[in-house]
Amino acid sequence: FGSTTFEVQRNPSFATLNSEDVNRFKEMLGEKNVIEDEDRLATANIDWMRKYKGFSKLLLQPKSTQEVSEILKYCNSRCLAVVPQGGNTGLVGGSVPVFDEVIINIGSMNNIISLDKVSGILVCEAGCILENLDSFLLNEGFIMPLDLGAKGSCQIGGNVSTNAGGLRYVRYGSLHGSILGLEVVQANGTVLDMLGTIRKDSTGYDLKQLFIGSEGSLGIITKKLLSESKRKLGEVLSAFEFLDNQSMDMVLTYLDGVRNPLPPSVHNFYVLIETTGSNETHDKEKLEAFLLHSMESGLISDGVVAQDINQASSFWRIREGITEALMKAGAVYKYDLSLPVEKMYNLVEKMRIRLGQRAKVLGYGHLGDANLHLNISTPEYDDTVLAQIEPFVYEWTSSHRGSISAEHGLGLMKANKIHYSKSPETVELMISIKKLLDPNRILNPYKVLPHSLVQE
Ligand code: FAD
Ligand code: 2HG
Ligand code: ZN
Repeated sequence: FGSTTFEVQRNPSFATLNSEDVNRFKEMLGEKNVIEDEDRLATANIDWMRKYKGFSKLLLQPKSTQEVSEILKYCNSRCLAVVPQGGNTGLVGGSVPVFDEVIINIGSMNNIISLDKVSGILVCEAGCILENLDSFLLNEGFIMPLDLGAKGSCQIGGNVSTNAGGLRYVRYGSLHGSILGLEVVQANGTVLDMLGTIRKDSTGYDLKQLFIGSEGSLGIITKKLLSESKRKLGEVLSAFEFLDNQSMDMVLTYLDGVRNPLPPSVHNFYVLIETTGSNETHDKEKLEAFLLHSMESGLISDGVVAQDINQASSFWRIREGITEALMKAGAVYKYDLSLPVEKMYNLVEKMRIRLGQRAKVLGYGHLGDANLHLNISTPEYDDTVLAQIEPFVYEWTSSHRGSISAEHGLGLMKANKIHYSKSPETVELMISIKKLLDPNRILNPYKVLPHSLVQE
């Protein structure tokens, strides 16, 4: 599938699903939440990019923490491997099975439990779709501290598990800061209640942080995720994104109804700046003055300010649509890198030289966070192209002390690459933690950490 081959063998200590297992799950969850239907399974076995494909025979849809706990307790006792799945929009092959792991989809756990309007603290289940949370909060005069192109499908549990960054990171920072508590089910079914609605707490280790960004390899995030939404006040800048000319071309070519708001002359780069202040008129004046000043000083050659919300969304469509346009263009090799901002684009240029006419090399991302999305587009997957890209991209990133995954996680794609960004001692400690929390290694196997080391 795709062209990337992964040298992992199915862990022989895992059991194979049998009809007795299926019956047990039906007793636990009810028949309709135990899915064996081939079409439904086909969708759940393939990732958003259609690059990673598993062969699971079973999809479970728990409705409560208790059910997740019962499932895991049973799977652990049988040594049946599982893969937690949210909206299945992840970009590193983390959300789909590699072999026949049982898929546990949290989407039916989608209740908003409470919003404290004084503190701005939201409590909700892990299967809530990000866009639904955002609309709910907007109605109440709040904003989610997280926004991303996949908001219509991705779930907050998936966002937390990948430590998603997204478009508002520059303003609100990492989920490590905005999540106040989590409820997690461990591999053996134990429910860890790490929910606390207090802001300050220095009692012992902050264990919830372990699960943020753990990509489903240490536990399943369930009910009552606590996230802190912020009032739309404070500093004005809320997003600072960039795309290069090649990214703009890609969107204009492959997405219907998108147009460049600037006159057609060749610009090498575009930035998209969003402000969200407390006073709209004041905000607009500030932005217009900034634009004028930047043009006069030669910093930018042209620019346009959205006149209304519809025009603003049409600008966002360009930036958010790049991933979708790339999918339509053919095969894509994706890299999600943190790099010193002044070196960020050097890598894109170096890749263009390495690949010549064989590929389109796009650079875009979250400029305000020094997070580059390097995407390489080819008509189809080609191992000779891949050999020109890897390990070069990882080595270059490592030599600049960058991160090989700024916000998408490691998944299956980069499980064996972690050492480019983490020291051997750190990887060793991570493996010890994984073994402690999941002794049978049933949670999301082959992902995040090098499989051979986890198996030792
Ligand atoms: P999935 O894809 O289903 O799962 C992702 C990982 O989390 C898997 O390892 C899975 O096993 C695990 N997981 C899911 N739910 C749970 C749970 N309840 N408990 C434990 N583990 C769980 N990412 C960014 O950071 N910034 C962006 O701007 C951004 N934009 C995107 C735009 C598009 C168009 C797309 C397709 C993706 C984008 N992403 C972005 C990738 C991002 O990782 C996901 O969109 C999102 O965070 C994943 O949520 P999900 O519910 O789809 O999780
Ligand atoms: C974005 O910022 C997402 O648009 C997706 O993180 C990036 O597709 C990508 O490489
Ligand atoms: Zn991104």
